[in-house]
Amino acid sequence: MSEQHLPLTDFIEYPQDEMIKRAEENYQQVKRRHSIRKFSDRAVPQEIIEQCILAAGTAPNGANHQPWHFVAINNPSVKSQIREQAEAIEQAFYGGRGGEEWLDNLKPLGTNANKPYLEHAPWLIAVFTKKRSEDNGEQKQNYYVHESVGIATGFLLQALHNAGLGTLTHTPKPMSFLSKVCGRDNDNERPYMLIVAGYPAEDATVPAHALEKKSLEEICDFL
Ligand code: IYR
Repeated sequence: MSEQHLPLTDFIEYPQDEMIKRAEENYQQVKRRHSIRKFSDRAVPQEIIEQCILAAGTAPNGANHQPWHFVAINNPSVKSQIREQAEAIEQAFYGGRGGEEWLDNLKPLGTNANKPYLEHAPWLIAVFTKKRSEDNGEQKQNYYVHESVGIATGFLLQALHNAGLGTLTHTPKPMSFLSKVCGRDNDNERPYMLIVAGYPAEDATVPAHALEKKSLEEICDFL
């Protein structure tokens, strides 16, 4: 496609005091997002998930090839297959496969191989990377695939949180079983992450350890 540019018409400029307020408010809003592991089975309309995936699809990415695919799962039998297979993998992981150091580092989170939320939560969103994209029947190479899909996944989590949903990132290792369950078992796509989304259960908790965030000085230098 040849180069064509359009005027930037949707940028909004705010007065600086409002910029500061917006930046602070955004921080207050995003710091209320916590990974939760107890979900209610309350239904969440598909339309909300659709809007969040559309938001994820606006993420910056290599050459705008959009190297991602999302599979949003609400079907109880697909969710129970995912739970069964994820728990089998997690049993091996917690049984020793993760290694002593990794398993030790997870202790403050109190996680284990049981993943009931994979059935309780109304939505599981499997995120896939794509090595190549199709364009009018032609295969084109994708670039910065992991960076791009990571940013899109961040956008997705932020959108789900902003919509009023609880979220969890889940990465059973290995995750290849997701390809089969989601019908995306091909040479081009790999499972990247599973996002759990829904209302938190009444008795949902947050591990105290997860609330300890590094200070600005620890995470940033200004030169
Ligand atoms: N996938 C496992 C283990 C796990 C790994 C990390 I790194 C975490 O931050 C949390 C859990 C599980 O989901 O239990």
